[in-house]
Amino acid sequence: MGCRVMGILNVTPDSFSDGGRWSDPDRAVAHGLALAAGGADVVDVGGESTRPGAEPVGEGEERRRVLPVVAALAPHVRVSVDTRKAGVAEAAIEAGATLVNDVSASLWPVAAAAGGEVGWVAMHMQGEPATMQRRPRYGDVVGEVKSFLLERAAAARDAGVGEVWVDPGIGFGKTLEHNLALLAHLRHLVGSGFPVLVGTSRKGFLGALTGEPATGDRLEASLATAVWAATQGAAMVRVHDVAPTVDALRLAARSVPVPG
Ligand code: PMM
Repeated sequence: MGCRVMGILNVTPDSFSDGGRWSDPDRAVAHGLALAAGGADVVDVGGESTRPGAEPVGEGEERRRVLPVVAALAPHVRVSVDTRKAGVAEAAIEAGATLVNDVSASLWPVAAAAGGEVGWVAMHMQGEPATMQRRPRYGDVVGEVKSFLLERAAAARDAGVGEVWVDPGIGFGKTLEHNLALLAHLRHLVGSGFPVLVGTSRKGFLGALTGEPATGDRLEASLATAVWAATQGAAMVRVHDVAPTVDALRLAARSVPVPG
């Protein structure tokens, strides 16, 4: 199986690259269907921005943003819910989501309670979105991220979650050097046995490397890092630009032996 593609659907007014574009539910659903048509294996619906410095949203508002979109998309494509709140995850599962994408790496009991059908993604974050980029610090970023993720993933597996993913959380409490070290040593995480999800799409560190302005779509750098992650054995990449990523991954799979 080649590297899968998770398409990003932020139903928020303030996400860093697409905030506000899909906050109307009908437009959000249409965009989700377009992501599926473009080749997304999963559409990841999120109602709370976790960009650096973002303000938290209340549970009622997050449900109001996410649930109609999940319900409308779920008959057509696999839907994951990007949330840190147990109540939102539970309601999204009721509405048809079958994967909980959890940047807090704490919601595995929700996936476990839903039975074998629902998977869970554990993502690593140092600190909280509001302050995480102030002074990220690690002794050994690759080792620390890996041991954190493996501990959470093992807890989820022991609790009965049948499908457990791990994600190094690029940009979540990490400097440019931390992000690059995690990508360079992705194989350490791939070797852990849990499928690895990687999200680099349009992130700030790409702009810092290429000199792209903050508002640019950073497409080339996003594609390059998605292909890199796939060649290192990532089982899924989380991206905004689904169709170009699917093309790039296909091309790479034919020219480079992509593991998995
Ligand atoms: N990045 C963002 C949000 N959710 N979830 C996972 N599993 N991995 C990520 O890297 C990740 C995520 C922030 O990006 P966005 O604001 O464009 O959604």
